[in-house]
Amino acid sequence: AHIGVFGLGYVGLPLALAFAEAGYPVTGFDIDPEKVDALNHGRSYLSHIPPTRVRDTTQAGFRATADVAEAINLDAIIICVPTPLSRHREPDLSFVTGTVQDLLPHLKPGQALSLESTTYPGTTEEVLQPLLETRGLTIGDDFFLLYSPEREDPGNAQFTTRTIPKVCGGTTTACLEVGQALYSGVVDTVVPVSSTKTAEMTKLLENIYRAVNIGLVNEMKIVADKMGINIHEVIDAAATKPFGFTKFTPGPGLGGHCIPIDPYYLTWKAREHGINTHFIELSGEVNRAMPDWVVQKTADALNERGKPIKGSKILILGLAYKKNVSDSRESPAVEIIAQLKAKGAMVDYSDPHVPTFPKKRDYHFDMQSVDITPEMLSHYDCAILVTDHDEFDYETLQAQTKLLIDTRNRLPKGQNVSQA
Ligand code: SAJ
Repeated sequence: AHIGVFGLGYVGLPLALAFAEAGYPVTGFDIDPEKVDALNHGRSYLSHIPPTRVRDTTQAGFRATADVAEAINLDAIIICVPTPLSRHREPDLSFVTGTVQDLLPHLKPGQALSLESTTYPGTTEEVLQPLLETRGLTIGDDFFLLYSPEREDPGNAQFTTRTIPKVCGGTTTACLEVGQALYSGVVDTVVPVSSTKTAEMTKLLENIYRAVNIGLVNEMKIVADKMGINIHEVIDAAATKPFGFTKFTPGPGLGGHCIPIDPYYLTWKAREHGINTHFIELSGEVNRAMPDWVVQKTADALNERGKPIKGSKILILGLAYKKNVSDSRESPAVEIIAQLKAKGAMVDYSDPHVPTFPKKRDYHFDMQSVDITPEMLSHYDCAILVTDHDEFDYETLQAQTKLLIDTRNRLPKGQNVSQA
């Protein structure tokens, strides 16, 4: 079967390569000509995918294209394009519907289409199916439509595309059977569920579970702080419970393009059904308020030293949304920088993975990452550890900086280190 993967990002590219490595003819589709060109020349643009892997699979028959007309040759179409939020924090399916619209003229009976992008329950049935039926295709008879959420964890050596169980829901039983046959070629375990809605909801539960539990430990951190209790010691002690406790760590807030976003896909759809998801929404409020907490704790620590935030030189350590990644989407560091600047602080940032401050929808500061040397550290009134990249030299930071605000429990203890 000739496989086509649409969207060659951190989800689509590993999936396309895995199919090619399993011996399938694979065509990768992306609207970004630079991605297409890089792949066809054996280069990788994802830090966790080595160029050798791209080169080997291109030699094995994988190729990339931007020409959607080539879809006519495909037996299976897998869509892995982004599902972000709109300005009004509502689902933005434009990449998904745009891809399907582009595909429509090139579809033919006998093909299967699988949506992998995270989305609200009902998308496959209510949005994709009607689009496909405009081409006179009869789903389950001469065309197969399924939903199978992605669970890629970039760089995770233990859980790869092949070893992560893959949930799959079909519009009809025949669609599900086609989906199982398709994915069993590239993953060890396919988990069939009774409908595409079930599969869509499964993914949302997985990620909302994380969001609300992170919100819980963030709120517990604030309570513990007021009580003079070290929340990290509490969590480590609670984690000794051998069953029924999953460890989450408090932090400066929720970043990334999944965990802060996915709850909105559910709550938006729930509201359409007249259901109020105040528990999930409250956890979002707690997580979104964490940057305020970090700024408040910074102000308190500077005040202790007779320094107002206004006019202070502050160094932000880490701009990416979590350690050892270069992605800064929804990163709490951005919100913290914006608040500190608004209060009159002079702010620099240092992040070995993020050389320049990314263009953002809401903010754009013309900042470059500064290199850390022991000498330069003494020029700052305070440094805030927002993202605990492994590259940072935590001993030097603690020894050379007047005041440190630690949001990740990663710095050595010291009189000059305050938790936030
Ligand atoms: N975070 C905390 N405390 C935690 C865990 C995370 O504050 O205990 C913060 C992180 O700093 C980050 C945000 O939450 O800002 C999200 O972190 P994440 O570890 O959930 O990482 P993501 O955003 O890369 O989530 C992805 C998800 N994968 C998919 O959607 C396929 C998620 O389902 C995975 O569980 C997660 O990776 C993972 O475990 O690496």
